[in-house]
Amino acid sequence: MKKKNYKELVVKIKKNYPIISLYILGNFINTIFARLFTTGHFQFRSIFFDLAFVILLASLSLLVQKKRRNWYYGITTFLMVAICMTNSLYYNYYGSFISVSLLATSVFVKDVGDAVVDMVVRPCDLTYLWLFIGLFWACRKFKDDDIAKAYFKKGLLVVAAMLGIGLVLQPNYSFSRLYKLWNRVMVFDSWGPYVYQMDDIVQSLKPKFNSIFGYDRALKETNDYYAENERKAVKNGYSDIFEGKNVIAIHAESLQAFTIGLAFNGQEVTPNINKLVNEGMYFSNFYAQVGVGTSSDTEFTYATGLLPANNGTVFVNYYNNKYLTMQQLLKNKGYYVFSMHGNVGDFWNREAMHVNMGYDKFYSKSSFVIDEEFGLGLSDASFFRQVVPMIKEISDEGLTPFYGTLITLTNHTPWRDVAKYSEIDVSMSVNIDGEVVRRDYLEDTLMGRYIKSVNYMDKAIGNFIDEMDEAGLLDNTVIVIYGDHDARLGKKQFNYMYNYDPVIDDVKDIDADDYIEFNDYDYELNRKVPFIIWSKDMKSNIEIDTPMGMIDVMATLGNMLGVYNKYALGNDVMSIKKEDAIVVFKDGSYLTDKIYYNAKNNESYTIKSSILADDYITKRSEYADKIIEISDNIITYDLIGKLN
Ligand code: GP9
Ligand code: MN
Repeated sequence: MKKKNYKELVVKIKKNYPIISLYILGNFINTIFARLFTTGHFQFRSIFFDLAFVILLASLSLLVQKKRRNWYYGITTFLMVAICMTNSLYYNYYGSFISVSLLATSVFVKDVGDAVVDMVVRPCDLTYLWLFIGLFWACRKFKDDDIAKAYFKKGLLVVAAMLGIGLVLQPNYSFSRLYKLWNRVMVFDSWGPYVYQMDDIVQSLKPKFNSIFGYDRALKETNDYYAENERKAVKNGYSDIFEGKNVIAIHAESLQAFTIGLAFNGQEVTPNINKLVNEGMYFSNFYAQVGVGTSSDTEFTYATGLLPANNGTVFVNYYNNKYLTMQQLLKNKGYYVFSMHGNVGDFWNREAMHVNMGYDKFYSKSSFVIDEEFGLGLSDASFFRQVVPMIKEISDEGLTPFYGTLITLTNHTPWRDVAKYSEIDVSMSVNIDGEVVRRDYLEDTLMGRYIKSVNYMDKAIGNFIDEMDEAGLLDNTVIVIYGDHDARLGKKQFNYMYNYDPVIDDVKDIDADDYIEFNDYDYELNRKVPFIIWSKDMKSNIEIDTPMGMIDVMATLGNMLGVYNKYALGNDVMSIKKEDAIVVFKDGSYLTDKIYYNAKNNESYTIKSSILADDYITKRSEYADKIIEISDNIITYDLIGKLN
């Protein structure tokens, strides 16, 4: 188009169609903001999808009666702004994009109440709202000429052209990402916010129509997978060592591994857990593999050896399906299987799901005297104090051997009230010109509160173990402790902790000799949580640093207890070679003894420098995708019981 014609066209549009033009441009500009305020990635091809989406909606407006059109613009803009804004907010906190399937889960987020307060609304997250003001102003001041309905077809042609260009530019793998949608960030980057959200809606509704969409394909694929990758029960030096013993598994809320062995002013943060670490089996390279279902996802993965759901949460959206769990397997061996937790029973839908998992009984809030409350509810100290006589009763009634899951509560973010119950001093003293100056350091910071809270939980666990011993309940009992997921502390918090200089009372300069770099990958690797197996009468005193995920617990601990789950997708880390071990995360990222591979950025970070085979990454990426897919097939299509 010649420059003059182009100018004329712009003038004409401005004069005759100001509202629809602002609508198109404004909703398009917001997608650029959405990228800027989230990943910061900008993929040229994706803008064609944003444009196609907005122009499609604009074209559809021509089918609406003229006097109702402004309403149409208002409502659809509201939806598009909502997409951009909620995703910005969500990304800033969770590092991923929002899913409508969370709506079912969000009741629990509400209960986590206080934690949401820490979710910061940045001024930039409100930028999107400019468009309402703009459109409101335009609607009052201007009027669009009557655009002939014939433009509707022309509009569709433009949409088709945009889609055509966008699709041609899209690499092959983008299509499978769109279809699978577990790497949400990549879908958002490559397809733009609007297509991402439409895709999410379709994927979230899919399970509701699963007999129509892909059931047969999923069943075949899953059968084929198990046929080709038959998982046999393996025998090793640890098989059956705990067969017939009682087990108490402590689900330690937000307990991250960096606190193990950490000390401030000569005081250990976790003296009691450290003792168990030193005497028992300590899996020091262990990661949780949660999705949006956090605590409940860990419970699920631990019990089944499957990864959590891609859309929504197993405990909430798929709690009625069939699963093969550690609890059921032990029950078949004559165990009495129970769970205990100080929170209300319907939180994470545990009341229903725990029955399905095979627990004989779930002792929730109503089973306890609520005599001390802070954070999310009953304090850990009171919980553990009350739990001991309850276990004693179970034992006295002859309900043995027993397997009990004790879910802690106090160490849940934001660790506000708990801080005063810890004696750990997280301040620092420094000698400046012969004078001792006290610095607050971590005092009153999020990290400081977390550390105090962990110290509090450690004490409660320590007392619990002592009281169990006094009650004679430790003699034939194995104690398992696992951190259920990381604490979601920000990178900044770690940077401050590691690089604080008391002399200047601030973070050191990045160029300082002793500056400890803590980049995005260090952060990811640092999200590991402890996994400990300890028993009073079997001091094993070993550290296992094989990369391991929650998914491997079923196979590893299961083998020690003499149970075997043929659907579990993890490995027994006592059998697997370190170089073959892999921990797959929900977004397709993974970790081995050599690299951490980040699927969002398609980048790998070296953990141990070594020469990697050419197909090292592709092979493992395929493996990661496969086990995510098989897990999701089983969950979504309820395949256990239908497999060959
Ligand atoms: C509450 C607890 C917290 O019952 O399990 O769940 P989370 O927020 O960590 O998923
Ligand atoms: Mn949790």
